[in-house]
Amino acid sequence: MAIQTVSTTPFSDQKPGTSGLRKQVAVFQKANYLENFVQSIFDSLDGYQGQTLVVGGDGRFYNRQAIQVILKMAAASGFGKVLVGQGGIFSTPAVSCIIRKYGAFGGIILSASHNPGGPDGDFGIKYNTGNGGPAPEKVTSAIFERSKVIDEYQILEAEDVNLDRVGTTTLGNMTVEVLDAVNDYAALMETLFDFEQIRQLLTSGSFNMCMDSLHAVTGPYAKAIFEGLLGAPQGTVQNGEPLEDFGGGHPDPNLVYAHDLVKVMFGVNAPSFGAASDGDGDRNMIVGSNFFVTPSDSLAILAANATLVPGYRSGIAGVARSMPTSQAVDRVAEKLGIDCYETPTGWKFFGNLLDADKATLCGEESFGTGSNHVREKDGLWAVLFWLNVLAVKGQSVEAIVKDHWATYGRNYYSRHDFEGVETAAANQLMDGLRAQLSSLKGQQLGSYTVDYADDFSYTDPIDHSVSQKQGIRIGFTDGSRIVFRLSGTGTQGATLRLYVESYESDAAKHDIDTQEALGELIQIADQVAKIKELTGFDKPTVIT
Ligand code: VG1
Ligand code: CO
Repeated sequence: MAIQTVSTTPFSDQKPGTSGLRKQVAVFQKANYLENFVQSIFDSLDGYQGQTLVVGGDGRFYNRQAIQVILKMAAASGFGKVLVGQGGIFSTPAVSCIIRKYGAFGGIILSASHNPGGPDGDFGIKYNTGNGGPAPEKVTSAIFERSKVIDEYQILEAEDVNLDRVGTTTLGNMTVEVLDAVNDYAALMETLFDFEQIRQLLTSGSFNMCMDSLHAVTGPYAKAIFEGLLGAPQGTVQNGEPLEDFGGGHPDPNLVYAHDLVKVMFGVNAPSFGAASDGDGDRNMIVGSNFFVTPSDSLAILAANATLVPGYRSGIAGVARSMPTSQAVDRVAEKLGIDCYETPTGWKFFGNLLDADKATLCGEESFGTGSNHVREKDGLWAVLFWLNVLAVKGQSVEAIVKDHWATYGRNYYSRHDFEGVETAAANQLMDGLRAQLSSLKGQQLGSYTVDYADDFSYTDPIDHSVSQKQGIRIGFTDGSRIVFRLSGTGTQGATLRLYVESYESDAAKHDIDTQEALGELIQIADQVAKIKELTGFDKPTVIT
């Protein structure tokens, strides 16, 4: 088998965003587009000769083709071995688990996560380092710089590898091992949670759950774990067959896109517990009977109850949340006497804190929760954590959340997304906000007084790298906040995200509708940023 060197010309748009490079499928199908990026990854790495690479994806359209290309390029570049998931499938947290378990050099994940899939949908590719986590900015910047000048790539001329049969084959001098996609991940979950106690809950007859995998990657994992290991009835996992186009849906676990689950959980005879996950299995939505748990509250509640769960019995070292995530977890950290870190959006910023054991649990408002068991957020882990807590406490989801609010106060929280805004208008809006920052401090806006206004900048406490312009924050003297940032995962136009939060300590005021409780702040946000005027949108496209 011969190694071919193919000359190529650079693409100027291969800058990784919040989580890897995401583009419409048609862009990835352009000649050499994928190859250029993969070679740029390899060219930015040092010392991988003879080492192991993990490869897998969420099963969306183009997954299999991309994996064949990556295998042949890895063989040509001198990797010793590739571990690939059966059928090309690995959830994002499973890749992280496999990298760590087998001491791999790194991994490549093929996914555009919550973005729709299919020939007209999106595709994505992301590199993870040897700790199992998303490559830090230093690495993604190096990849981007390389992609701007790349002029050739190497690929092995070979037959495609059979991805459907578990076992080992060779590709040139490289070994390819096809692994069962679920086993290693499920085994890790068994070390963290009390499966026996959860099994009792799920088979007690007085508790029932509904897991919606949205036709995305968690289907096989959820079936094996909930219906298999934990004995939940067949049918507990809905939409459990991964499809290349996710059945035409939007694999995003929120109240808008997980509509089937929402209908069940807010209907008559709603199950006790509902959950959904996204395209690549790293997000989770938690719902009780007629009761939605915000991801920010979920993080706080898991932190407060961590010692009820075997994997965290001895306590947590610290917590971390992304800047726009509500400050609910900060209050838990304060009470526990542990540190709480505030990072920019994107899981890559948690890696150093987890590696240094400064944070044990991490979370983002965007339905992402995780811990130091891997270096990615982990959807099914969060579901199992909730089940374990529910099994120990014997209360309903709603009762657990309301008790939490009664103890810590409630952080009312909502995110408003304006999707498909014209890029120029979105930039103008952000520039307009930046121009006001210095004059906002001390201003009275409605019944709120501005305490601070800035463009969030983060200095990593471990490697001291600085990340600037991570979102505009306007904080008020009573602890309320409004935050604005532009999405770094979209593929068309711009998406403006507005995050709004206020704090209420009085338990008598914990049952107000969220949009109502945040009404004045939402209005202030529109006035300050001129959202309606500049975007032309009179309301958000998605509210979570
Ligand atoms: C979004 C979320 C962010 C998350 C990222 C990747 O990014 O806001 O919290 O880490 O998606 O999640 P952005 O830049 O669009 O706001 V996933 O599940 O898409 O890998
Ligand atoms: Co995801």
